[in-house]
Formats: sequence, structure tokens, C-alpha cells
Amino acid sequence: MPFKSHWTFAFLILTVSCCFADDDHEMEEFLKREYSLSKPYQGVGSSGSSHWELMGDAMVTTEQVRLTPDMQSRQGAVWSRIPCHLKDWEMQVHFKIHGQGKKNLNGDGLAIWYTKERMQKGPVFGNVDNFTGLGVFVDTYPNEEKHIEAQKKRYTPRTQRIFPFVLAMVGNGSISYDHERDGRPTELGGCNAMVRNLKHDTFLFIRYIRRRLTVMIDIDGQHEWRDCLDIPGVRLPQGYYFGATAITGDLSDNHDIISLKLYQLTVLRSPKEEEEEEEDEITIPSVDNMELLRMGESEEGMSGIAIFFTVLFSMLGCIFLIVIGLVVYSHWNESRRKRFY
Ligand SMILES: *[C@@H]1O[C@H](CO)[C@@H](O)[C@H](O)[C@H]1NC(C)=O
Ligand SMILES: *[C@@H]1O[C@H](CO)[C@@H](O)[C@H](O)[C@H]1NC(C)=O
Ligand SMILES: [Ca+2]
Repeated sequence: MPFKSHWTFAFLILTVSCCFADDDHEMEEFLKREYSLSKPYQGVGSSGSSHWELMGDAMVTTEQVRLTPDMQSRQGAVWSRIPCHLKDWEMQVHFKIHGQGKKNLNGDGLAIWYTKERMQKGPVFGNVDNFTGLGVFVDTYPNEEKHIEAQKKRYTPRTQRIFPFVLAMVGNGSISYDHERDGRPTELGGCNAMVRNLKHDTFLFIRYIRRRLTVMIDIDGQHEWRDCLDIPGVRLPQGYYFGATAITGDLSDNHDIISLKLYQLTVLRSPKEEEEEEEDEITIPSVDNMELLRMGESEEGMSGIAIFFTVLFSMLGCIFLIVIGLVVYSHWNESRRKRFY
């Protein structure tokens, strides 16, 4: 699998760059400190000169930026102050979600953002609805499956989801996140990720190269990336802000950010590509072929039984047509013979 090994290689490079960043000048250029947040979080939340600003219930300790404590009805955020004008980048998120609640008695999750808006409270994991840009959510509470009857009607076992679930969405300022359906109507894709109450470190990678969005997770403590989603044709304008937010409701969790590391990725482009991208400047976020993505999902949603019956009936249909054909042919043959004799 050349693709897999490609990522492994990329991961190795990143690991090396992270660990030797302080000694190696070249690698330092790779990590963009102005868009990164890491220990000891100097000045975050207290100094106006910090690159990051806190909001709501978020608090800085020596170990983490705690977006929300494990208490009801909290929301918190940390936002970059500097708009990001990089074309190709990768955000490496080291996070931790933990709390007293038993499985599915915890909520609601955290989100990583690259949006036009910043420092605004709202219902979408602590950010505003109808946001403009990219949101990657670690949704820890299954709102929709709560309505078990609706769930049974709408989803077969194959399309039911296990939570926590990682999901990506691109908003253009007028697309609403459907909280009651855990964002399914507007999702680009996602994957399940058992990230709660783990002893080892958990990471999320968001990579944006040549308008291709890739999300990967490393949550098993094995230092291996697992693909979560990979979508081409994702158009994100430059000059938006990175941020992380979290929210709790009736159910809660500690939502901690340990670090956000932003890497600039150097991608060679031909002069023609450069020109094309300059002409086709993106001003509103969008995703190419969103309809196809949706269609792909509904096909995937076909259950095994449905496929079995479809195949069975198509085969019966074929046999029926062949039999009819044979009958008609022999009839015709017979009448032709009659004409001759
Ligand atoms: C945002 O996306 C929706 C759905 O694709 C579309 O109907 C709407 O026109 C878009 N809005 C803008 C400002 O592009
Ligand atoms: C979000 O957009 C939808 C549809 O465009 C609109 O009905 C809704 O009122 C908007 N919500 C907010 C909070 O702006
Ligand atoms: Ca949810």
C-alpha cells in the first residue's frame, strides 16, 4: 500500500521535526510558532502579546488549556489572534477528553476550527452556527441515537455510528449545523474514535494540501495514523483563524488541548498551477461535488439485505426475460417452418 507508507513516512518526518525542533534550524521553519500553542503556554489568557486568546470557561494550567471542566453548561475556547495566510498546512492537535460520566453519559465534545469568525460564543461546540470555514468536531455524545425509534427507522446497523465520532464540515456562512442529527446532513465525512478516558496520548491531524482535506487520528497509543477522511476539492480561503472550542450541556467532560502545532507544508507547484490558483481565488468556502459525496453516502447506506434482494430480483428478472425470449423465438421458428411446408 504505497499510500499508507507515504503517510508513515510523513509521520516519521513530523515526529523527527517535533522532537528535534529546538536543535534543528530547518525544522524550526517548518513549525510555525505564531500559529502553534504549546507548553508552557506563555502569556496565554493573561498577556495581550500572546498569539492566543482565551474565551468563556477556558483556563490555562501548567499541563493543558482546559476548554471546559467536567461540569454542566460550560463553554470555552482558545483562538489564534493572527489570520493564517499559508496555502498548505497541517495542524497537529494533541488533546484529551476525560470525565466522570459513564459511556454516553458525557458530552458534548470539542472542535478545531479554521474560520473567518473568532471569539464568538455559540451552539456548535462553543462556536457560532453558520460559521464560515472548516470545522473538525470530536462529537462525544450521540444526540440522534438518543431517539432510538427514529434511529431504527433511518439507519441499518451498518450505517449506525459509534461515538465519539470525528466529523468534518465546511460552512459558507449560511449552512446550519444540525445538532439533533449530530451534523449528518452537512458532513464531509468522518470516523469513530474512542478517545475518552485513555491513559495514552491522543492526536488529531488535519492536513490541507492543494485543496485536499485529510483528517487522521492517532488514538491507540501506537504512534500510527489512522485515516479518517480524505476529500479533494475543498476550497478554503486564506486569512482565516485557527481555534479550538468545546461545550458541555446536561452532560459534561474535561476538554483539554495540550498542544496545537501548525506546520507549513512546502508543495512544489508548476507555474501553470500557480497561475490557475491565482486566477481562481477562493473567497467563499465550498466543496466540489458535494452532491456526489452525499450520493456516495446513501449508496453506502444500503444494507446487506437490500443488496441481496436487489441482486436476487435482478437475476429473477433476467431469467424471466430469457424464458420469454425462448418462448417467443420457438413460436416464431415454428410459425416460420409452417410457412415453408
Ligand atoms: C452556501 O451553501 C449552500 C448549500 O450548498 C448554498 O445554497 C448557498 O448558496 C451558499 N451560500 C453562499 C453565500 O455561497
Ligand atoms: C443560519 O442559517 C439558516 C439558513 O440560512 C437560518 O435559517 C438561521 O437563522 C441561521 N442561524 C443563525 C444563528 O444565523
Ligand atoms: Ca452530538
